[in-house]
Amino acid sequence: MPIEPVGEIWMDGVFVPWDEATVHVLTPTLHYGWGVFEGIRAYETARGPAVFCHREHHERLHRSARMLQLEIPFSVEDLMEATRELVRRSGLTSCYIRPLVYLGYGEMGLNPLPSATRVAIATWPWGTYLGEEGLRHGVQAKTSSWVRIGANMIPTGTKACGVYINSSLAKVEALQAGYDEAILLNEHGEVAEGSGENIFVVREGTLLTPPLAAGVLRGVTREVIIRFAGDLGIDVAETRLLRQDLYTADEAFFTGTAAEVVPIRTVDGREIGDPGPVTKTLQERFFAVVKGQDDRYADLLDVV
Ligand code: PPE
Repeated sequence: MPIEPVGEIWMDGVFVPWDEATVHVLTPTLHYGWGVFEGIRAYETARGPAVFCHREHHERLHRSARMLQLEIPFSVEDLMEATRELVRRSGLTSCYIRPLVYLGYGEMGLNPLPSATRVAIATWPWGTYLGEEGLRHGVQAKTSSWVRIGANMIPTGTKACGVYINSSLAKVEALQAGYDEAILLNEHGEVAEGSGENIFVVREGTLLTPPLAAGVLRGVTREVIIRFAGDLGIDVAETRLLRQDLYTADEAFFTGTAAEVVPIRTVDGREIGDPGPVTKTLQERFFAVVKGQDDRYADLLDVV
């Protein structure tokens, strides 16, 4: 998905013109992947652009940074205000927002601790992640031959840059085999998540999703969907899922900031089918909420 350039990028407290937002090729994060990032979306609402689950994303960024001993010299509030200002200055009504915390140029080697911590926040328009067709009718997923990294390999609850080699290997494998998205199993053969999404399954009316201990990212969208399900009176359980649970699911879907809520139509060529009632209900609620059309969830939106 090519990026469309937008006016400015926030870097360490200042707004820099898009084309000048560069780093030195010897920036250690480029070499070793020691950095953390976030993915956030702002949506068009009647009250103007609003950032969805704004605080939660910046809090997770801070938690990820803490895990890697990266000291962000900006508070959650500072980064939220920078993000609001960035979106305002972009003139975009809806956009994707990418905060990145990385090691500054100067030091080299496997010890990241002497390096300075740098922070950037960029925004650009990012359309439907898994396609309009996928959003409406469901995507074709493939269980990956790549195993989701374990929590004692790289902390799985951390949105660390280097983790995404694991995700990209799975994504590329799925695309090259003609599928839309990958589902990674963990070291124990349990279902973990998509390459950039959490996964849910519906079985006999109950919504099931792997627990965090399965090695999944604590997705912000995942938590919101669990809240919606509770409010809708749908039973939810965090439970270990096996590959066979995917093949025999009544419904299945992915959730993520970029992906939003996307039905899964097939897994490894096995039919789950058209998006079912639970998936559709949760997807409808999600889009109503992000667009500010449901006052009960106004707390989830931060109007810029
Ligand atoms: N698991 C992974 C591995 C993941 O990367 C994401 C987000 C999620 C689950 C869902 O988390 P949340 O966005 O908080 O609901 N993936 C981000 C990066 C996607 C990309 O292509 O880059 C995102 O959706 O922004």
